[in-house]
Amino acid sequence: MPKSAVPIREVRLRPAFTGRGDETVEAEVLVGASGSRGRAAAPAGASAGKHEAVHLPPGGSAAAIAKFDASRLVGVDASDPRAVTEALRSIDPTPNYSLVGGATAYAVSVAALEAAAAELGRPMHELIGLYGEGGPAIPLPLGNVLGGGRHAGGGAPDLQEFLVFPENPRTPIDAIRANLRVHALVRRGIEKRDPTFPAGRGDEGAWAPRMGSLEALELVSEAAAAASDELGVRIGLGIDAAASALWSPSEGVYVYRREGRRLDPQAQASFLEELADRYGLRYLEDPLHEDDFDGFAEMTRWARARGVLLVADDLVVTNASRLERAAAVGAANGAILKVNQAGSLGEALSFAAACRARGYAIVASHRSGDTWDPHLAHVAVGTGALMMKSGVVGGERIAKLMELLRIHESNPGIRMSALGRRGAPGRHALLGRKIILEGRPREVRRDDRGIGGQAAAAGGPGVDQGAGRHRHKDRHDRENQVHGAVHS
Ligand code: 2PG
Ligand code: MG
Repeated sequence: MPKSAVPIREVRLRPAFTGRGDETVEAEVLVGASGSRGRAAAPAGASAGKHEAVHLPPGGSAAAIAKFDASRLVGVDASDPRAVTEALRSIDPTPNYSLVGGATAYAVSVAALEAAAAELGRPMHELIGLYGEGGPAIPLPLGNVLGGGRHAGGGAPDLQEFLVFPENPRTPIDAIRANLRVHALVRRGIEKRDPTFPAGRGDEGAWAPRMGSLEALELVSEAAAAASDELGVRIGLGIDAAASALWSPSEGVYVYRREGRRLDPQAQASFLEELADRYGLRYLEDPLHEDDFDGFAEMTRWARARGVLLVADDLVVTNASRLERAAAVGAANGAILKVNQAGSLGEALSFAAACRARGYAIVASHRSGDTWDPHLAHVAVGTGALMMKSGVVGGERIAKLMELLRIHESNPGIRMSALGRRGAPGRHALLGRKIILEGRPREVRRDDRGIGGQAAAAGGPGVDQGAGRHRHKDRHDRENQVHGAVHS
């Protein structure tokens, strides 16, 4: 179908706030003869990558709005995100939107496409599809049920997000119910261990209990297994380590302050790989810091052999050139797409195109400080994302999930994304291996269960290098074991 131009008539900006209370910008864009309207407010990150667009300039939303020359947008085709990006770039040519803020670029570009969709009487995801970024698909909802790091207070785990997603849901509503069920069961599991748990939650609605990462993972894995049996849906587990927040560049180690673990880069990779093997994780995001392309590449070889999605967030920051750099060394096989990391929707869609061309699975994602806007669902469907990472509970999160249901309701023919079965073993692959799950190498025993809660006690202040030294040999051995396990 040929694309019709929808000229922008007017752009209005106002200060706004995310659900967490971060200051941001909201835009209203009026288009066409009838004055159809689009409106969008930008989200904000807490574990923001250093290579992403600046959220707001010094002086906040007032300064951003004062510097924005809205007249440059008048007459621009709102249905063409590339044209809108060009106009935004003529107002702010800095590489990271340091003049007007990525929040402003986000709000204007998303509101423009929403206005164009209203004018043309078509859903936004279809216009994104028209833009040529691959066929539509209903993504698997991915959400954190327990969390820590920068999204929760001290005492919660050092790892930022413990995530779940249904691997093969029949419908989007089954998928949403599955994640909600795990979230509810995780609370019960925490209360069993700590009857005084005051039901605290972090920024994205995930439970924030006082426990270490290992106990947290054990608990989430139990809850997911129970929900899986109850609902008959396979539920995958994942972690977003948000490792840049743990990384100490001056010391060259990952510091788990709350759990007393200090790991050099090799030990950090081994630690997470071992967790993944032990708990059968299918999804691992930002296991290493935002500049470690080579470390990511090495872990990606491990991930591919196990059917694990190794996802780059702060490493590529929704930036097509950083994705090319990752692709050149084989770093990651999945990529987070956060429109506000890029700034404008047009730049984020170029990133999606690069992901497709290089064979990266797209995970369209919310931010920890998000707004009530539903647009993420359209971005996910329109770019054919494998997953939509949008949390499980809370108004800002449910707004996106509800939009997914609405999109599905009006287009029941759109396929649902699915994740194939993994070809790798779980805990048994580790039997007899030296592992460092408690922060120092130890042997895995056949009766090895319930390791949670030992992390802080066993971690110690020393930097763990033991596993790193043998990493390549261990990896080779493990690869052989995997091979044996799959074919036996
Ligand atoms: C992440 C995000 C969203 P933030 O790290 O993936 O969960 O967090 O928005 O704080 O960067
Ligand atoms: Mg992340």
